[in-house]
Amino acid sequence: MKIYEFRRAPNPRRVQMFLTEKNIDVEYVQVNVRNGENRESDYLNINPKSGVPALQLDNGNVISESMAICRYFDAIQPEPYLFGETPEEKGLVEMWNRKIEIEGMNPVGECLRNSSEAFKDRAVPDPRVTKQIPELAERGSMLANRFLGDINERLSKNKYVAGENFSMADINLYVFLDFASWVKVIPTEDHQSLIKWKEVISARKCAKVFES
Ligand SMILES: N[C@@H](CCC(=O)N[C@@H](CS)C(=O)NCC(=O)O)C(=O)O
Repeated sequence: MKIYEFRRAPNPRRVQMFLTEKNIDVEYVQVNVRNGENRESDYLNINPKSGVPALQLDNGNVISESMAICRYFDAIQPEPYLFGETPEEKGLVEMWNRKIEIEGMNPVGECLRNSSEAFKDRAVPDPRVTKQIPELAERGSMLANRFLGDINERLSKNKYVAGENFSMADINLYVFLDFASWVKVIPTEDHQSLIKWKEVISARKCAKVFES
């Protein structure tokens, strides 16, 4: 099996960090998103929506969507538990994964994709033309900044995003923070809990994927 990805893109990073924490080795194949390789027919035959990452199994079947790829490996090797161990933990990790994606990652994506010249006519990750709407960039930035405050509040009362244990939600938040910095959404002195949490996560081995 192999994972098609683009090393420094946020969604592939989520999978890289997850697999690092799980100590799972998979072959990676690079698809250059910057020069549009992901929108050429070879890759569209693997993932018609053009996004990375995509996991191709040995039988040829393809699983796209970062969280679905992580879930596949989690089902094969549940430990360490990154999607929660108890029913309560599982619910909380799922809740925070969705909140980080919907309230954090998506607004940053909207901001970047509706403002950057590099994404002209590609305002959503899809090979078909999608025009930019500048107002969405503005709103995305506002929502992402709002989320910094919300997640700081959560971390002021919890060691990790979902509670007492490190989980996929921490990986998602860590990737969100890096992605958000691309559009200049950055924690300020008002986000001390978030800044301290980031220092803790930076020391973990999964954070080393940001060095590659
Ligand atoms: N929801 C998908 C999003 C995949 C996605 O948008 N990936 C970005 C890289 S972070 C991409 O492939 N962009 C290529 C493009 O926009 O052309 C996931 O979770 O994997």
